[in-house]
Amino acid sequence: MSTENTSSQFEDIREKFGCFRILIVGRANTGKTTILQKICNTTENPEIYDGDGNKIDPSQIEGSMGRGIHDVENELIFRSNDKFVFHDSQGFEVGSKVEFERTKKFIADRANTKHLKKRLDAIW
Ligand SMILES: Nc1nc2c(ncn2[C@@H]2O[C@H](COP(=O)(O)OP(=O)(O)O)[C@@H](O)[C@H]2O)c(=O)[nH]1
Ligand SMILES: [Mg+2]
Repeated sequence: MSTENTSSQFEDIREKFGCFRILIVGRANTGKTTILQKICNTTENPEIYDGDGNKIDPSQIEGSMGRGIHDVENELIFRSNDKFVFHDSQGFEVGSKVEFERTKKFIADRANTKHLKKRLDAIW
């Protein structure tokens, strides 16, 4: 199979699925955001959208007691590369049973959803 073929098939898949959705899981300060920036070849901070697609202002939730930036349902998108949609979870840190359960539920829901655009493609 030629490279040309492969790349056009890749384009077809992107066309059909719209975006590639990735969940990244890990403790705070282990370089998750940095990895996402590298993948997207950017140094910018991602835009954050809630599960309903509403844009979130990080300054409004930083340090708050709410679920905040690391809510697994939130979508992180880098303006420079909007073909990737990321979900960021610290859900397996010690003491965060609720986050862990929420992350498990998220994975179960998004693994099998019939809405292809909502489906999870990879977990890191
Ligand atoms: N030494 C070192 N520092 C890193 C590496 N990746 C990220 N960092 C730094 O670790 C800190 C936390 O990174 P961040 O990506 O914000 O982690 P997150 O909380 O998991 O999203 C930042 O100051 C980064 O610059 C790495 O590979 N090596
Ligand atoms: Mg981060």
